[in-house]
Amino acid sequence: MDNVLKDLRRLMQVNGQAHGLSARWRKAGLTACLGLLAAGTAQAEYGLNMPRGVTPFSSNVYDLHMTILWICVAIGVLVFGAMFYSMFKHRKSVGHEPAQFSHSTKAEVIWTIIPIVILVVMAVPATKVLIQMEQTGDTDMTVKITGYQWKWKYDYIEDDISFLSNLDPASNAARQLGSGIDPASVPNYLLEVDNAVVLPTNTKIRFLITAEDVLHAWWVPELGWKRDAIPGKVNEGWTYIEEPGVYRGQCAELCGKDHGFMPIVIDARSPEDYAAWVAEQKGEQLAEAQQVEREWTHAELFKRGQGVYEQQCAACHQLNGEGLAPAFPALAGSPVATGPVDEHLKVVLNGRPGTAMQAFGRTLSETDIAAAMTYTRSAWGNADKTPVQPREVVAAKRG
Ligand code: HEC
Ligand SMILES: [Cu+2]
Repeated sequence: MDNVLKDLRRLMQVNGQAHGLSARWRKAGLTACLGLLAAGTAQAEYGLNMPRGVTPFSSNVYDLHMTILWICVAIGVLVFGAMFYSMFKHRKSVGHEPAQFSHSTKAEVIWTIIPIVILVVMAVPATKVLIQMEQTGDTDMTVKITGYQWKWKYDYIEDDISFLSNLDPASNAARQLGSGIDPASVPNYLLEVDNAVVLPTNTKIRFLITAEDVLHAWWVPELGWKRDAIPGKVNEGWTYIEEPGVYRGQCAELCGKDHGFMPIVIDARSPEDYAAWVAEQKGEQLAEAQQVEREWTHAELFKRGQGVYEQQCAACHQLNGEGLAPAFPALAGSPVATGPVDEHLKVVLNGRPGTAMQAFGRTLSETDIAAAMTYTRSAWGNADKTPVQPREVVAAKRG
């Protein structure tokens, strides 16, 4: 043992000198190594490992992950241990001669069979978890999730509720270039939304995941899975949340310039609280429906439209209406936004297929569309002060 240590020390010195390292730097290297080791013990605090999550399924995923990790650690220790032991034990300085054989059928059979056995042993629990992941049957409710550049839409199929979920205004303001706002002062910076997905606990929930423009991926680590959101295809997932709480995630597929700004927030509540939330949403829907038919003033629509514009349109057309050349046209002075209402409505309702301009007729309420249009037609020097009434949007939608 003493000999080995002496050799090691000599090796380090030689190495250090060969690379022109001073003793100080060698010491710094050693300190860094020790630091890394210490960090290993503190890994739970830094969240380096995957979370155990809040569903029975995520717990299984976590256990599978740990099992495989420890198998790999054991293999690593055995293989590298044998390697280092052989290298030191049979080193030249103690007079070992290299063996001369070049082929051993016995060794080859052993090192083929053992890994096969290990792989099969690992495949059994992995397959169990994969099968469980696909069991999207006998669920109690379904939520359809649609990815857009750059927000999520949630449709509660049974309860007939639907809404968009955008980056919250505080994060959005802080992230603007030169905003002067310290992101550290914004709670849950870039991980907060305006409308969280409210879900009941102790309920098997099915998700249908898709996208309307480009690839996105819906990912909440605490649920233990992520799913691609693909235009023209519907992927399935399911969950059963046991703990009420707020769980945060992000889009996990590079989807364009604001990919980092479309977080996901789940607000899991007890079934009773969830029912209360559904009733509240229904009440709001009803109030909104009654508002559609009435005559709105320009000031009302302008104010509401500014909010809609900042949340839904400014990512591309910018807060000042100047757009971002060459991809995103200016709305200030745009022939469409200052031209006939019919044409303008068509663009906003149906989008421009094949471009990033979405069909907002499918995601925004009639009142929000009327408000955003009224705002764009009279902001930044655009001069049309005649409000676009929500009922005009209803009529245009009917064709
Ligand atoms: C994801 C990016 C994006 C968002 C968000 C977006 N647009 Fe657009 N918009 C575009 C693009 C790109 C075009 C140009 C399409 C083309 O090339 O024909 C466009 C074109 C337009 C035009 C026609 C402008 C012209 O002069 O041709 C109008 C009007 C418009 N958008 C209104 C809106 C409104 C209102 C909203 C919010 C409710 C909005 N857009 C949100 C990307 C976006
Ligand atoms: Cu995305």
